[in-house]
Amino acid sequence: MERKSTEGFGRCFLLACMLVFVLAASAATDNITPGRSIRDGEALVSSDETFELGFFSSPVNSTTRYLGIWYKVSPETVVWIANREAPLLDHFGVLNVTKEGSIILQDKKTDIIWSSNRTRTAENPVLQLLDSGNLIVKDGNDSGLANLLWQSFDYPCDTLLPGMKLGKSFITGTNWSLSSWKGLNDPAPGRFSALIDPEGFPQLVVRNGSAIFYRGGSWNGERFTGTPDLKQVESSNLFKFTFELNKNEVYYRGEPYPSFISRLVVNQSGFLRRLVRTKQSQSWIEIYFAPRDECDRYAVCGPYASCNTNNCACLDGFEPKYPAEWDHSKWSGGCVRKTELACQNSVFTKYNGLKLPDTSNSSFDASMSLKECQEKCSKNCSCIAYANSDIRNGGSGCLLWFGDLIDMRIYPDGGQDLYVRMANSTLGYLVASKNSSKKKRVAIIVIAVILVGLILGGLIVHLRWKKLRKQVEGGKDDMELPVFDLSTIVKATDNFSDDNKLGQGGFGPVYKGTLPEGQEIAVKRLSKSSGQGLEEFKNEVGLIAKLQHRNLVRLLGCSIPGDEKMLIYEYLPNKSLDYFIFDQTKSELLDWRRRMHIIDGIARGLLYLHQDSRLRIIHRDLKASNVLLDSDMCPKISDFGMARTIWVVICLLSTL
Ligand SMILES: *[C@@H]1O[C@H](CO)[C@@H](O)[C@H](O)[C@H]1NC(C)=O
Ligand SMILES: *[C@@H]1O[C@H](CO)[C@@H](O)[C@H](O)[C@H]1NC(C)=O
Ligand SMILES: *[C@@H]1O[C@H](CO)[C@@H](O)[C@H](O)[C@H]1NC(C)=O
Ligand SMILES: *[C@@H]1O[C@H](CO)[C@@H](O)[C@H](O)[C@H]1NC(C)=O
Ligand SMILES: *[C@@H]1O[C@H](CO)[C@@H](O)[C@H](O)[C@H]1NC(C)=O
Ligand SMILES: *[C@@H]1O[C@H](CO)[C@@H](O)[C@H](O)[C@H]1NC(C)=O
Ligand SMILES: *[C@@H]1O[C@H](CO)[C@@H](O)[C@H](O)[C@H]1NC(C)=O
Ligand SMILES: *[C@@H]1O[C@H](CO)[C@@H](O)[C@H](O)[C@H]1NC(C)=O
Ligand SMILES: *[C@@H]1O[C@H](CO)[C@@H](O)[C@H](O)[C@H]1NC(C)=O
Ligand SMILES: CC(=O)N[C@H]1CO[C@H](CO)[C@@H](O)[C@@H]1O
Repeated sequence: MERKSTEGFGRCFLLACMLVFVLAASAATDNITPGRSIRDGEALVSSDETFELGFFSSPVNSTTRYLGIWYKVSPETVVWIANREAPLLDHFGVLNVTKEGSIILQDKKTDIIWSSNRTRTAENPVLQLLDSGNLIVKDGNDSGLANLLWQSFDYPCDTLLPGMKLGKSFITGTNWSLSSWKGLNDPAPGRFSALIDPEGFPQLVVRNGSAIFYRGGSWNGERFTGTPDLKQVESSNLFKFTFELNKNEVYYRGEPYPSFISRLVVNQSGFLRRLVRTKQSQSWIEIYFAPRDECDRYAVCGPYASCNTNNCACLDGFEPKYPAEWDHSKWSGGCVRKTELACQNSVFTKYNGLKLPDTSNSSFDASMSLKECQEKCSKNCSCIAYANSDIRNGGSGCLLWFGDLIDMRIYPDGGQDLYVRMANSTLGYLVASKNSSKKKRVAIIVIAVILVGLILGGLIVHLRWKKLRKQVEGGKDDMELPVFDLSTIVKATDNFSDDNKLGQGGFGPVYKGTLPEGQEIAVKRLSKSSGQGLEEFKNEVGLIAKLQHRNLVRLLGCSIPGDEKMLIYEYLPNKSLDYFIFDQTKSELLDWRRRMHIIDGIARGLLYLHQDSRLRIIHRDLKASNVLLDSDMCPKISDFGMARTIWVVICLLSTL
């Protein structure tokens, strides 16, 4: 009897608690005015329920309390903290907004633990948590930010949210920079900070204390020069970001995108990480981080050298300053000129595919052309190099380097051109070699042969380009990829005859075909159930077509008749790897030398997809049947980029 009544009481108590909880939850508000306060245990919730402001402890030390903002769907992801350096040591913290418009955080003894500054006194202050995650104090009850007195976006912690600026105001001197947590439990500012350094030509850097740890580099109109894989994918206008440089301020800012939540964080090891998720998904996906590799370590190769796949090499015309050290992979001494510069007798040599060097001692002029830039640089003897400051529309603007060229690396795809001042002695060498030994004559012949080869090569490339252009213009869209007529495909595959069927892939049947010009093709007919929209398909195809590597199957074009979708690939005569290795007699055709060659090729292809390509694609379905063999038994990976999740990641890559 007694027991039952306690149980009943317990149940009632529980119900009452739940009711209180529900009431409290439904009463959640996004703002308070003077006289009302937020106590430990209470919260402000932004109107669309994306963000929440309240008190929290680090998971391992419940004695310290902080006032912070986190995602409602991911409470462990704190994006902003008021009292980073001054934790409350009890659970009696109170947040008020004063009549004058300051925010104050008090502990049990009503000592002020933290407060916000304001520029002027408010008449009718309101503290509000916006849907962007910005905590603001505004004056009056009108909407808009016209009466903004204070905003948390001006005091970033370790997280940059869309809409927040990373940079500097030249008027107020405010630095909008990120600083890492000191430790897993300690949100106080740590060693690492991420900022836009406005010295010279502004650039993105991560500092370790006062030293540069990683340099994302200068903005080239599309992206930071050291982040080519974040090149905004032209065909997707999903993500937008801004870089603004004017006399009042310089900043980088990501714009919000409705379907995703996205954040840029600098973590305790100094890594910049871009993470995204949807409100429904269970976890965050890391779509980008930097520094990526040894070559991203600031100035790893010293001056006048560039880093490529964890190795340093002097620029042409330069040699190691300390050859003995250099041979032992001690690169920090860098390189020096083989021939000293004589200012009056110098030329500019073009280097391409580079991450542009440190611009902290650079000057720039956005209105100049490359030619004017060269003229300006050649007139000033301390000018060492020049480049376009903006690569859009074929390049514009002028960037000049005064001082050593430091922290370059080579990008196989997406690097930039740099013109370096060199002694004018190459011509002299050729002239001098005229009347010398046979050896040098041989050298000249070799050079001549190479030149002829280059010219011929250039001609061939030019012709192929023209042909491709023609095909593109034949297509009805502004896609870069040729769109084939259905009639062409039907003719080529003999109306998809069974005789021409090569196999059944994961995404539909594959047919062999021959174009009127004699080129052999493989046509993949995507099953209708793939459920992808037309725009998505076109975007995806456009992207995949940009991936070109000798160990990847080339996509030649596509065809979109009615609601069907087809992909046209180059045809590879030797079928796929499984055809050989799983057949006793055929497997004997593959000796170990060939097998090594194939393994090597697959690894190269994968490395390109994973690391060196502009898009960074994870294959997720690599198997022998997806490795095709060309007439020389050279392996080519197929079916990459077809998983639909990949497309999302590709789009997201363009957010930083
Ligand atoms: C928790 O934080 C308090 C205050 O900073 C500190 O004195 C205490 O040692 C910490 N406890 C642990 C387990 O880290
Ligand atoms: C903050 O709010 C609490 C509760 O509303 C109140 O007791 C306290 O006096 C306020 N403090 C200030 C400085 O306004
Ligand atoms: C603003 O607030 C004042 C009093 O606090 C009120 O009299 C006025 O009507 C409000 N204005 C609007 C547009 O709500
Ligand atoms: C901004 O940063 C620069 C250099 O990092 C520093 O000298 C300056 O004092 C900072 N300004 C403010 C207002 O914090
Ligand atoms: C950061 O700087 C400190 C002190 O200069 C150094 O000990 C530490 O190794 C540096 N960290 C990294 C990741 O470079
Ligand atoms: C920081 O981020 C990098 C890249 O994601 C990761 O490898 C590293 O473990 C992270 N460091 C910490 C302390 O979480
Ligand atoms: C380079 O040197 C050659 C011969 O010494 C001279 O004819 C030429 O004008 C020089 N070029 C420049 C740009 O100084
Ligand atoms: C820029 O110039 C300063 C002063 O001459 C020098 O200390 C610094 O190393 C230079 N930075 C670069 C990247 O060349
Ligand atoms: C060359 O450029 C430097 C740096 O901008 C400048 O200080 C110097 O006055 C210039 N020299 C000449 C001759 O224009
Ligand atoms: C610019 C300014 O007024 N800074 C003040 C902001 O508030 C802190 C205390 O919370 C002061 O120490 C700063 O001087």
